[in-house]
Amino acid sequence: MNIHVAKRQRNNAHDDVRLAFARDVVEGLSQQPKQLPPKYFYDEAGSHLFEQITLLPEYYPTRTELKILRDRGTDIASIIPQGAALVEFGAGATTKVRLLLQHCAFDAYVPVDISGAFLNGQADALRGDFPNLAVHPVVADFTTPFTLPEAVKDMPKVGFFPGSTIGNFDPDEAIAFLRSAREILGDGATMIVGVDLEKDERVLHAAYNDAAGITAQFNENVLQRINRELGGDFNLSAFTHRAIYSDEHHRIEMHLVSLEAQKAHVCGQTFSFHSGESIHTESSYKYSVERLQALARDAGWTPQATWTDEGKLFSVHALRVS
Ligand code: AVJ
Repeated sequence: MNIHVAKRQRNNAHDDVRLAFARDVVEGLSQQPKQLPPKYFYDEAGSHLFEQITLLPEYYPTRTELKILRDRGTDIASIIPQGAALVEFGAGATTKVRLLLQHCAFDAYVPVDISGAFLNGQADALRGDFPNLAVHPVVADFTTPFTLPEAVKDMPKVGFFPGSTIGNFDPDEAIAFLRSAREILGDGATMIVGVDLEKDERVLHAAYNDAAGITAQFNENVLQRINRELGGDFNLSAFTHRAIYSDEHHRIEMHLVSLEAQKAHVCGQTFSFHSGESIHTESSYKYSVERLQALARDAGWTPQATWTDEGKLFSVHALRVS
């Protein structure tokens, strides 16, 4: 393919993403209460802020999950078939998957992510470090059905969905995702899922209201992104970050709260805010081990093993197709 065709295809892909962003922003801000999908946090600035969040003293999930994967690597390996293909849904940093690859005898690794450039960089690094591993990246939105590469068709499949990303879904969406993963991975599959646990509200509150204000910046970045990419005119200093725990829904909710009556414009539309009105930007559901297992059963999986840290902050679940 010549350079012009490559460039045109890249621009088209870029335009598609921008169009979907514009549509989701207008749709979300037209609702009552106003909302925005959390997936738009992760542009370059947002991904960098999230990396910083994972290092905060108050933000326990990432380091706790890594500790569980490290400490329980042998246990996890013992329930995984030889020569399997590891399919990661939404492949970000490779830190977690490396822990699995070190402990378990996988023949292939299939990272699935919407960002192709990022995927290929990570894939090359892994090929260098695990020369016997066949790496087959798939560029796809992992929340919609996709086809696995031909090369892994006959291998046993192990799905991997770490980071409590499942917590961003409402429970019915989480069931739909697990059902779809079951369809994609097929009969006999195993699934390893990282899930944040319910705990003392004060611990949750601190994790999403860090003293350094990084989570606030992460939240506000979505408005900056609307201004940058869609030509919006949101006044950043007139919105404030709020994260609250809802006992009723077992979830942390992140909001951007308008500090005054104001209007913002984006994509030719005007959105009015009254003072104190919020945009719901993220839900981060917390599960008990039992509620997560019940949800997995509803989606056609049988809970096989669950590992937690000593402080019962985070859980890693092995599920098997029932
Ligand atoms: C990546 C969705 C698991 O919910 O804890 C971190 C995102 N939001 N701080 C989470 C997030 C605010 C994170 N997940």
